[in-house]
Amino acid sequence: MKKNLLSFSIIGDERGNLVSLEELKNVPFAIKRIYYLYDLQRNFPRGFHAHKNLQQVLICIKGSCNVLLDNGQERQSYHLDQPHFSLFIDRMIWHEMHDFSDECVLVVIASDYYDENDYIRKYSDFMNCQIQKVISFEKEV
Ligand code: T46
Repeated sequence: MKKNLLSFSIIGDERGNLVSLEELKNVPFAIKRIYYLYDLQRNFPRGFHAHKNLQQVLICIKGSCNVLLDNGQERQSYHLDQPHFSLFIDRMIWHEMHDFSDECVLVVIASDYYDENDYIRKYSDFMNCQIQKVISFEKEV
């Protein structure tokens, strides 16, 4: 799986730290939406879907959680626990968020507005799309 962890520069001094996010600079797409998840429960994982077109950057600005990414061929788990690290989730990547710590706050930067039609919420549908992609690629070659 390609490199998904992004590291942001920390602008720090004796007053504390500041991290700045800028579209098409340290965020790899134009930003259309920002949302955040909080009051999360350790035993209630979230996600369990892929997006057809949406790209996202996840930043755990407080606490920690684990994020599983699955491209249909490989699965990789990431532990997010630092506000200057983020996880890039490309389109057509199945993702799940697990093991939220107390007071975990997850900020998500998204490349588009909310659209339920962009979601693939069944794993079998996601795998079928990935298989179709491989078949059409093999036909072209
Ligand atoms: C994702 C992960 C990281 C809205 O109305 N507007 C929004 O911008 C979002 C993100 C969600 N919603 C609605 C849709 C559902 O009725 O809020 C409800 C909860 O959404 P969902 O169950 O999809 O939440 P998560 O935490 O499983 O997933 C969310 C995002 O939906 C998703 O895009 O990638 O966080």
